[in-house]
Amino acid sequence: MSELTQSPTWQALTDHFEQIKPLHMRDMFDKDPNRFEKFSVRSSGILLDYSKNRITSETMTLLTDLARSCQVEEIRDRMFAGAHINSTEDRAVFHVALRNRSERPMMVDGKDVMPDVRRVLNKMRRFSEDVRKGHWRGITGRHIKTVVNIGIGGSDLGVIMALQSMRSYQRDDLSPRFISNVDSSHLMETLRDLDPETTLFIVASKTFSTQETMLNATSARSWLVKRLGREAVRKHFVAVSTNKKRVHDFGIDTDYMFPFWDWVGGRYSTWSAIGLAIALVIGMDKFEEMLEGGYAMDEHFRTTPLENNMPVIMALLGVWYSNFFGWSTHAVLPYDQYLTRFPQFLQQMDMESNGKRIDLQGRPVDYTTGPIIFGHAGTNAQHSFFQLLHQGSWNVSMDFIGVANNHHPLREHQTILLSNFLAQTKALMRGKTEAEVRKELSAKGMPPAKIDMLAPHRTFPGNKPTNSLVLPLVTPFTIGQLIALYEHKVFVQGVIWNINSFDQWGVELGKELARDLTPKLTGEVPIMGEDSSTEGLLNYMKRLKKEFI
Ligand code: G6Q
Repeated sequence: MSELTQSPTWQALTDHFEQIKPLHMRDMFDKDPNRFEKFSVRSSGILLDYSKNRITSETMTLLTDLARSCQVEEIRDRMFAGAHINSTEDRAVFHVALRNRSERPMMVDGKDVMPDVRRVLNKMRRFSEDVRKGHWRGITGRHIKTVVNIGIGGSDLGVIMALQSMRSYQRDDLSPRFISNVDSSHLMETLRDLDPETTLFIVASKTFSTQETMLNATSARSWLVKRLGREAVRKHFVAVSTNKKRVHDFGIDTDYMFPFWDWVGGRYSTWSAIGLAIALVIGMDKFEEMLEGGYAMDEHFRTTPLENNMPVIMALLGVWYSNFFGWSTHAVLPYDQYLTRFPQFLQQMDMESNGKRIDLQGRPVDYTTGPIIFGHAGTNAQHSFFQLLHQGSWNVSMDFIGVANNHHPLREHQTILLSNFLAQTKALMRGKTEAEVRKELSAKGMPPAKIDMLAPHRTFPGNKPTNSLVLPLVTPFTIGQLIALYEHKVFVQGVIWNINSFDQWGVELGKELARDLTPKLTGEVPIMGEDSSTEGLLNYMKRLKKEFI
């Protein structure tokens, strides 16, 4: 057994779980009218109501003890102090420096990184303002109307999510597009109706060596050169990367390379120059408001006692369901159309960070780690997978994200949206007993035999836990808060599970494997040494490819 599962706090939680297991939240709410007051916290305008969870005050005390015994506070402070907590890559984990809005120095390896951070922010400001004001123009003198971000994974998902969330801040004459998949359909469909004279490409890649991004960038460059000539590249291509040499070799003027640093992990890089598309499309002031939101959450996380610390509470509840109830899945359900991409963004942030089975000492863990994350915007999701959440045989813990106000003045829509949000979390908590179903059906005059037949199907067990996060409005500031909230939640869970949340060897493996198979598919090298399935598939695909080309 590991130190974690043997620890007295873990053992105490295991015992406590037996007491909590039979309790129903419906009864807990009936007995205690102060549950909401007891189990809700606020941070700079965001509310977390976690009262609809299968917890008592004792549960929270024990979970907080667990966090303390796992040194969450100490390791959090080490992250903010620039320590190399990404041990397998021997790097600091310092995305918090990117949104440090104070005068505090942020030290890594004895150097304050803030002057560099501010220099790049100023460069982003100058460039984005030039483009937005029309001082930077395409090679033929026309204004830029479309910004195409070419990147994948951490160099794509956060930027798409943020821009989708902040779409209401977008001007009509400057819009973003994204190319990530190496499938040429993505490139071709994105470029299909674009005018090269008014298009600006951002090649966004930390390493500037990711196969998909480099091929997409090369094909996009050919598309441009074919239409406007080689000279056009310097007016229509900029880069975001940590690798100056590769940017230069690709043919992009390094004066228009926006750098960041190895202490920024890909999935934590939206705050860095990777967010250049955000600055271009909604303006640098709005980008900096997003940084302010991230900073506000950092300060909350850094300074609030664990008992009232929003990311810590969310992390501990996740541990409670994953490790003690044994549930493997967590759903994130935003009730705001602008946040539709948020669950997908979180999938990477959480599953790539905590999808690990080896602890920091190199041993396999004997407990479950990061859950499977999925989700979609309500109310649409209510008409698809919510059935399983209410009545399925799997249990899923859930975050509902509600937004009090809307950018659009159709109040009736907002009222119905919020009613659905409230109704779902209430129904998931309370359920509907068989007695209630019978009473309801007989009040409608249904014959007893039919009631007998229908009652079990129309009964809802309830006791399904939900967190309710409530934002005042989707703004750059609240988006910043929300992203940082989940980043810190994932961090705290990684600390408790004693894993490295900041490497991604599984992703690296994918990058290597495809490289080896490419020449076998093109026929440059013979198909040898593969297992029979891979060999069979290779041969079959090669045959089909020939037939269809
Ligand atoms: C993120 C991952 C991964 C990465 C992409 C793109 O944390 O490491 O999703 O962001 O593989 O990498 P580049 O930015 O180097 O192209």
